[in-house]
Amino acid sequence: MSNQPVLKRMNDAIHANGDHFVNGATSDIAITSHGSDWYWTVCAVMALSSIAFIGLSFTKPRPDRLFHYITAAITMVASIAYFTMGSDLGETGIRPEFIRTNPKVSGTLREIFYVRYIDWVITTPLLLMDILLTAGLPWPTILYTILIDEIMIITGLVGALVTSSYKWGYYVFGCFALFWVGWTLIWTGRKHAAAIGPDVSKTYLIVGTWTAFLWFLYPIAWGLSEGGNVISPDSEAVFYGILDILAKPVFGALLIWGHRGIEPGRLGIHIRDYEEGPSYTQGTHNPEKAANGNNGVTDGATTSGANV
Ligand code: RET
Repeated sequence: MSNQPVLKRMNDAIHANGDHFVNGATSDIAITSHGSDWYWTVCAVMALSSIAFIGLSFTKPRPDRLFHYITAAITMVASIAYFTMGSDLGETGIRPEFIRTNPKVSGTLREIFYVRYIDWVITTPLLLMDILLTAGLPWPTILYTILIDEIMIITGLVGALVTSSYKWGYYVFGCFALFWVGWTLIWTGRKHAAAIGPDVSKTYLIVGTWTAFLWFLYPIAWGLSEGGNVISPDSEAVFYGILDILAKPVFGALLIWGHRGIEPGRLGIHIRDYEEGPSYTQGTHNPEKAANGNNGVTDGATTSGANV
């Protein structure tokens, strides 16, 4: 009898792309084949979610598919990022500020996946668009919030690549930015959503609260991984992977479900479909609100019953 395993190991990524630390590094703090397997699993979850979101878009008329497209774009970008991390690519070796004795995190260089930040720099603005468009916020507020969000992600990337204690300076900038974004989500967005109607308000509360809660866990993962070198790259993979599944596919399902009865025109999103004739998005267009010129969204807490 041969000692060959029944199922031959299929994941060859660490062998094909690992062992990449050069310049005399003696030991690496890097993912093992378990970490790689997990990254592949998340890649599959993201790819399947993209197919599901695109599939669901066909159940809506073309002008009403905006939220499906944004959400599918988020999981598509993530699936490519996870393909990269599953392949043990999109990373570089960085000397940790804290040299640890625990064998799981002891070594000369720690593997930092910069591709994670390339993913986030594209997908977090899209997530914010999903949420802040639901609240009917004016576009200057949405753009400004996205700018602050970009500051958060880029300071996180720079901090992860810095070897000295100065990395924590970038971390603090990133945390300030997160508080700013969190405030817009929890306060400004909530007020605007409430002014549109109870169904929009409910959907917003679910996706907004979910997002605000999850986003505050990311700096904890960073502090333990790229920042403090406390947990191994495999554990980092699990921590960020679970957060990303909750923040993207699960978030997307809640959002799409919440939007099932909400006509985009009520959020101030007017899309003409010339194939269908020169009318605004189908559904109930409220002439009274249109005459207001603001679609009924005000800064005050005026809840309009007419649109519900
Ligand atoms: C960093 C480090 C710097 C300080 C802060 C961070 C926050 C990151 C966040 C990332 C969210 C990512 C999402 C990805 C989608 O799947 C960059 C870790 C505050 C909030 C939602």
